[in-house]
Amino acid sequence: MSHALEGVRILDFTHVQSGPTCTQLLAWLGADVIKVERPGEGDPTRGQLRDIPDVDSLYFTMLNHNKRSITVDAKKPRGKELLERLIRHCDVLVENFAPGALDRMGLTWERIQSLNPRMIVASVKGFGPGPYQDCKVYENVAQCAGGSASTTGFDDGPPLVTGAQIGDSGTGLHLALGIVAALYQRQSSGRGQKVLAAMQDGVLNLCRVKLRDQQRLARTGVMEEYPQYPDGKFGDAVPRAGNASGGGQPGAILKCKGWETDPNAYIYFITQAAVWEPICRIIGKPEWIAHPDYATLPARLPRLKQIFDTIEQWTQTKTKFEAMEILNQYDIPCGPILEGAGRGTVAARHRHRGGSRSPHARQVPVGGQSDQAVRQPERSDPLAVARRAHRSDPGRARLLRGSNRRDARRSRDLDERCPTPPPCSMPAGCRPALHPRPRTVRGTLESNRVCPHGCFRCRRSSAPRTSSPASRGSRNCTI
Ligand code: CAO
Repeated sequence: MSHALEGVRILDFTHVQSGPTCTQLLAWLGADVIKVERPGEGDPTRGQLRDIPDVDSLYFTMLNHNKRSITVDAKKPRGKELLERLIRHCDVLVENFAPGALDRMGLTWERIQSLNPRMIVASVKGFGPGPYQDCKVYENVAQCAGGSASTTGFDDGPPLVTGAQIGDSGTGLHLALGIVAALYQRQSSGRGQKVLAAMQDGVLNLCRVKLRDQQRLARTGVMEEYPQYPDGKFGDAVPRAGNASGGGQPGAILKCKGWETDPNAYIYFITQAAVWEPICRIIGKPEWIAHPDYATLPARLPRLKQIFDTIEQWTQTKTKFEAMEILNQYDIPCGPILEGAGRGTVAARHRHRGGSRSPHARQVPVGGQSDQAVRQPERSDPLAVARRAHRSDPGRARLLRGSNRRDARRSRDLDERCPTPPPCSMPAGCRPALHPRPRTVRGTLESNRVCPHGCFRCRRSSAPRTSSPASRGSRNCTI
């Protein structure tokens, strides 16, 4: 099956994380991404935080695989000429320079439109129009300015930033969606357009439940599911709610067996109203099922601390996985605290090489493959055109095809290879179409993972199987 964005050409002027995330997503969807880097320096992340000497950092390769690279000095006449040639041939220009940098290169919206009226010009900036529009921004600045830090952490501590890259990668996701919409609209309008994703706005959008709470607070002066209720005080702004659930179903992070020595021996436990009865039975409080102080959600809200303390006495007698196993039997929503590195969500993939299994988070499959890093340019390929134009002057436009091959090699080393025999001969993975879609088997701790290149790593699962028509006659691929 062809890729959704096959035939779309992206001129990728991005660096660091926010913009590269966007163009990486487009590449996964099949777009041809040509990354333009500054001669002699390249994307700063190539050299940052390296773990292998003289090899592009993982930070760079994890955000830029599946792209092609070229170095061009955009401020020299020959470089400008080359870029204008690429602009004529491409569909989308994506950039995340500091405000004004693209204009200073001479690539104003007007100039780009005169070269290619169908060109979509997509930008990440720190702030949208307003007093801060000229400011440079990195991840944590966006988290602070976007309302995340003020609502993260505990009431008696300072604002906190989260480990999730909601400012960078979150904004890249927003921009990618804007680009896809602009490409769709271009089919009827025949024209390109500007697309802007501001990091502050992206974070704000991801903090939408806190915006909801701000309005509720302004109207009612109190939020009963927050830990400040009923004994603490509410001010004008949404307070930091620790690990409270943030939704209509109260939740908390509770200690499990081993918490004294294992910093992640915890479980997230949600006291969903629909399963209140089994919760009471499991924790040894059957009398709470019908007791007027506990039987309904409104009655429980002023007693949440006492309720979660009691549940925690039970969770401390179980490991987080034992607790999961028991709670899942009764459809009680819960989740173990898994490390992003080490034994958790990311490294579990590497451990699976050895065949051991542990619970880990599900990933959303992305329908693209990483064949582009090894694809040979065609005659009409803009990069090939540019290369031909510069054959007489190789010093000015050094193509980094070699470095992309290194990236591809490195990516292959870092991802498990699909063990399926040919025709699965793709260097970075197999064709997902050859394998059934990953499924989570309800009631077990099994989940499924997909490699970030779109390659399914398949292992036969010992978990119970369903016999849905979709799964019959095919291997149960669980990784
Ligand atoms: N040829 C010639 N010049 C080039 C070039 C090329 N191929 N690529 C970059 N440059 C130049 C730019 O034109 C700019 O020069 P001037 O300022 O003199 O016009 C210069 O390199 C630096 O670019 P920059 O200002 O974008 O980079 P920086 O390191 O100073 O700032 C960042 C980095 C991320 C703070 C800034 O780009 C920014 O705020 N971007 C928007 C928000 C964003 O995406 N932030 C997320 C980053 S990930 O955490």
